[in-house]
Amino acid sequence: MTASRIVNRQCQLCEAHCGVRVHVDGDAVTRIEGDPEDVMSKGYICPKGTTLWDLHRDPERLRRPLVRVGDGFEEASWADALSLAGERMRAIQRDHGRDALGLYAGNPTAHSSSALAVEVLARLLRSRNRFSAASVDQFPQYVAAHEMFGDTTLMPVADIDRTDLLVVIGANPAVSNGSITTMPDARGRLKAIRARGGQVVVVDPRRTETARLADQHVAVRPGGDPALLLGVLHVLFRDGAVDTRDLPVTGLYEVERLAGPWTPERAAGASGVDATVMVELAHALGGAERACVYGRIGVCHQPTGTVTHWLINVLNVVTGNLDRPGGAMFASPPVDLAAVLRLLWGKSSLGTSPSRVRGRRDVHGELPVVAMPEEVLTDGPGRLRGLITVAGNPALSSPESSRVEEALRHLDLMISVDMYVTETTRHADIILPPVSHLERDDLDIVFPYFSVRNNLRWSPKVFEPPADSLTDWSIILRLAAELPGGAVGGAVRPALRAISGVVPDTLVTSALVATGPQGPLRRGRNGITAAAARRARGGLDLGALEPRLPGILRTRDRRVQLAPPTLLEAAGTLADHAPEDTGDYDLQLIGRRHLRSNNSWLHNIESMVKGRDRCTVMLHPDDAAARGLVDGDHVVVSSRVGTIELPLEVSEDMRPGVVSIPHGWGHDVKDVGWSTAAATPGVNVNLLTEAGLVDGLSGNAALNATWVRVEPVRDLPVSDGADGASTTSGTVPATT
Ligand SMILES: Nc1nc2c(c(=O)[nH]1)N[C@H]1C(S)=C(S)[C@@H](COP(=O)(O)OP(=O)(O)OC[C@H]3O[C@@H](n4cnc5c(=O)[nH]c(N)nc54)[C@H](O)[C@@H]3O)O[C@H]1N2
Ligand SMILES: Nc1nc2c(c(=O)[nH]1)N[C@H]1C(S)=C(S)[C@@H](COP(=O)(O)OP(=O)(O)OC[C@H]3O[C@@H](n4cnc5c(=O)[nH]c(N)nc54)[C@H](O)[C@@H]3O)O[C@H]1N2
Ligand code: SF4
Ligand SMILES: [Mo]
Repeated sequence: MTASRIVNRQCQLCEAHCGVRVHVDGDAVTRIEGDPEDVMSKGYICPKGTTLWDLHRDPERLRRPLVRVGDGFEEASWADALSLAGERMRAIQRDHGRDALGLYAGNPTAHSSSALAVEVLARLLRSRNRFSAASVDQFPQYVAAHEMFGDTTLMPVADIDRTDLLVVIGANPAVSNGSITTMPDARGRLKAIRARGGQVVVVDPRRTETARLADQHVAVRPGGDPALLLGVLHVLFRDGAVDTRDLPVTGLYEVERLAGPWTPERAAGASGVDATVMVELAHALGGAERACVYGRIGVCHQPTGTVTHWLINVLNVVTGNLDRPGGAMFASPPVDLAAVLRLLWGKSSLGTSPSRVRGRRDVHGELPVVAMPEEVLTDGPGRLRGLITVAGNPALSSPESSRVEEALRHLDLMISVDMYVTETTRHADIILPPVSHLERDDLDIVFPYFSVRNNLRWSPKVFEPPADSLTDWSIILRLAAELPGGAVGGAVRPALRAISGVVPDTLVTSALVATGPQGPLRRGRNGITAAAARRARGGLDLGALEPRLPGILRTRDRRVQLAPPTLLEAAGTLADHAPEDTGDYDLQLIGRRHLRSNNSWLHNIESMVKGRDRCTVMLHPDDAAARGLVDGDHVVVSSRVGTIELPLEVSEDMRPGVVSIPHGWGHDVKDVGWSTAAATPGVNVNLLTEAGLVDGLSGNAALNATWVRVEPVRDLPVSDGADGASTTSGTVPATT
């Protein structure tokens, strides 16, 4: 008879990190449910949480290293795969210099201690070609934080549980469950605002799932947010409603001057929002006891991403809502990530190591991923020839996928740390798969930095990992130990080899907690320890967020910089009218997320993809009618750089002139190793987005700034794109 047991841990598929109870019978999971005792999620989970067992037992999840042999892969031992990786990495750096070998870290690296290991790997790689998913994500928030608070990591979070007015700009937490604000059960938390008499306003070109829960939906024009925010600021200054309380700030006068000409009437043109809406929003923000403006990915993916996030922070400051309960706050995490990063990287910086080909600016040593293809495809000394990818799928997640594919094909060496043969890793020479989520112990030290309550949670493994397996932590440190790494490398290589073999990541993260701001080293017997988090059912609740200013500021004068010159200058060039369409391309493309999908990588799980096709293009009824299209039609969507074909979903939720397509789809390409995903309909929207469109100040991809056209299809066969990368399914536009 086999014993049944329940293991409480976190789901780490998205930033919410919900607590789950995993029911186990022998070596099988019989059920996964929300953990009511979890201090953050209190029993909530979304449908994705139940896939942890499906991922674990997916026969297509890799268990052994793969090494390329001819056109295919063969299994290899860890010793052979790692020593081959070492040999080839060293050869590239020896023959072509350090920058010839690069690194791309994907989104899931933030969800385990691989985040720390990746920092070590990058340090020993010593290459300026360091990329990650952050530059198709939060680079604008990094830059705004650096300019205003003195450190890229100082991104405020929304104190959603105590606010009276939440203004959500370019985020859909009812689906995403929050990001750079860890808020499991965002839907419940949003409802609670209204239940306690508060108000929720959503600014989004689509009436989203979040907008449906709100008191008011403001259907802004894509990219119209800075004008809208300036219009609101104008009213606050005009009405004398600005009150920064006792916050240490500089630059208030410059902000007032900037907002001066932006009357709501003028801002209406560029934002596509009525002047009265801006006036009302200003009155609501000025009048609320506790209010918070929260912006996220929708505005990061615009050429004005950094300007918008700066103006969001400014609005929180001038309404007295920065660093106060119910406003935009900074957590008090058990591990000060910023301090750890400063130890590894030195102080927060911008533009210290620009890119070779186009001189693109780095953000704390990391280049925007839009630079990756051009660094591979442009000849010259220092050309990028080898790439290590860790937990990333840039072939689907980066803009202008055809160029990304071309670059990946062009590499002399590619090493991927991933558990699937994906659209990206199919190009690798060596694939190194980590254990499954259920086979690892975790102590989350990243998301407490961005959580709506201070907390520390431990996740025990559910199953013993197989004897011949490695965690991400060990794999990445072993790769690092293979690098020459200069003088530093010489000194730390033996230690790294030892650590990666015998010291689990949780020992290191526990030590960081012990030596952290609330650990026993500083707080004595009352100090917080990993062991206490491990013992506590549901983890440690360390209380509501508390004011942190000015102590945590890293600006030179220890004040919040409201008017950094580069931002003022960029804001000075904002257009005061709506962008013109280009004739050929007359619709603006924006993104969309779904509760059952997580970026590109849960589509091999049957329960996540069954049912109706979710990779559709949404269009307003008037726009559909103008093109003679009806719901369910197959249509061709084209941009300046690509064409895809997919079903049309006619929806009143869309702002006219705007279309929405989700990302992370399009698995039907040659040689991928996830057959359920490959058999699921869906196309890659990033075949349409352009690498040339970026947020000027951060280099983040401006994925939502793409203009497209939507047409009916006529049935004519077309050839597949090179390498099967094209995701059109055999038809071409009716009109050309
Ligand atoms: N279910 C699910 N959850 C996820 C993920 C997932 O793929 N699926 N991904 C995770 C990741 S990596 C992240 S970063 C987070 C992201 O979390 P969110 O930031 O909440 O992301 P989205 O749901 O994409 O919401 C962005 C919103 O911006 C809107 N938008 C587009 N352009 C504009 C614009 O110009 N102005 C304004 N005001 N709005 C605009 C879009 O219509 C969309 O509703 O979600 C995380 N959680
Ligand atoms: N058009 C458009 N494009 C977008 C976005 C958008 O809104 N619109 N959103 C962007 C955003 S916010 C993000 S964050 C990026 C995401 O971009 P990426 O991080 O590049 O891609 P993911 O789809 O998250 O792929 C994650 C990969 O990691 C692997 N993986 C999962 N867990 C683990 C693990 O624990 N260890 C290891 N070693 N591997 C693991 C999976 O198999 C998968 O291959 O996409 C971006 N791209
Ligand atoms: S919201 Fe869903 S995917 Fe995200 S952590 Fe919670 S259960 Fe997992
Ligand atoms: Mo993301």
